[in-house]
Amino acid sequence: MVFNLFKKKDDQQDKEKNKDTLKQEQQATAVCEETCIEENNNINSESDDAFAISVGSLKEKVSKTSEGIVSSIVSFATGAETVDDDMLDDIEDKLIVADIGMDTTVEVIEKIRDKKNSIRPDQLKDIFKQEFAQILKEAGSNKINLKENQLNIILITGVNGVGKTTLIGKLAHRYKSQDKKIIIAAADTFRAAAQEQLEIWAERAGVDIIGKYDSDPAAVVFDAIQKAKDESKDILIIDTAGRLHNKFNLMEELKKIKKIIDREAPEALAESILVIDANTGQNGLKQAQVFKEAVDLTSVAVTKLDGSAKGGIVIGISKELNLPVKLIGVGEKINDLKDFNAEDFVTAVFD
Ligand SMILES: Nc1nc2c(ncn2[C@@H]2O[C@H](COP(=O)(O)OP(=O)(O)OP(=O)(O)O)[C@@H](O)[C@H]2O)c(=O)[nH]1
Ligand SMILES: [Mg+2]
Repeated sequence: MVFNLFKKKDDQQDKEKNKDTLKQEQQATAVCEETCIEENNNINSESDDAFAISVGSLKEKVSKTSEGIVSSIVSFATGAETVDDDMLDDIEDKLIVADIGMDTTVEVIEKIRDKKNSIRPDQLKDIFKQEFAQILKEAGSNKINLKENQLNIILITGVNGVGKTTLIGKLAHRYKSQDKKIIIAAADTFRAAAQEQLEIWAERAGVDIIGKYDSDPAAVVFDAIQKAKDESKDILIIDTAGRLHNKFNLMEELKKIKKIIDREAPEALAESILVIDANTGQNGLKQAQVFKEAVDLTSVAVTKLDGSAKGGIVIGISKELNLPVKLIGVGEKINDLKDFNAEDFVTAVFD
């Protein structure tokens, strides 16, 4: 009873939030109709380029991350005649603050410490750049894995508020503009507002959606797979809950969803993507470990990279989870989901 009361209140608040968000978006659209004609034209006439981000724009988005990582390396190195242990200790502290990850930072610093007598301080920036580029490369290809002429399932997971639903809306829009047949499964069935939010995105992207509030998430996924097969869809994107009310265990629910996919469409799971908010820092790494075990992650999407000073997490995730980052969220608009390009990322951060 008490549980239901809380649940109702929670849902009501979510609904109000959705209404507010929708209203704000409608207002923004009205303003946009007058001022963003060019931008809207881009939305309607997308080529693959709409999903790429130029190094210049990326540089702008990761400027705070760049400041945290590169400025510290440069400032400690400037004016120094040799690379010494104190300098490397100071840089180490800054890299940890930039959320590159403790293990990754220590490993890179120790590697550089071993050769400190044979390098000059002014070479440090480039050496770090190469080390980080290597880490990103070793994590695997950054390209989303999609096969032609078959169903591709993309499972999206992550803790609450990281940007899963927004990312799904943006992805659906992307693939729709490439003439793919798409269906979204609203498997976050625990909040009515979650379903509504996804419906808004599905409508905006012009794609099908299946799901029912308060039903079993794994059953929604089962129905979605059948429908996707019956209607020869190219892509099924599955939204999941980020938090559950106490009596449910999120990881158990996610494992059930994964089991249904493995049973009903064993060849179809194209990507199991964990969404991480760039601002979550080290918590993001811990979350990722848990999800990796539950749903067999294949890659990571880092959202809210715009304005975050903690974008170093991109490097930490690649190294410590051995998972490639494939997508980055750089804003709240429909076109603000970009393909991650490791080389461009290090260039944007370092140059
Ligand atoms: N600045 C910025 N905001 C983002 C980005 N991606 C998502 N957001 C915002 O983050 C907030 C949460 O996004 P949702 O998509 O609802 O997150 P979610 O993971 O589905 O949340 P739950 O369903 O509660 O688990 C929204 O206000 C989004 O507009 C991004 O790349 N940049
Ligand atoms: Mg959501």
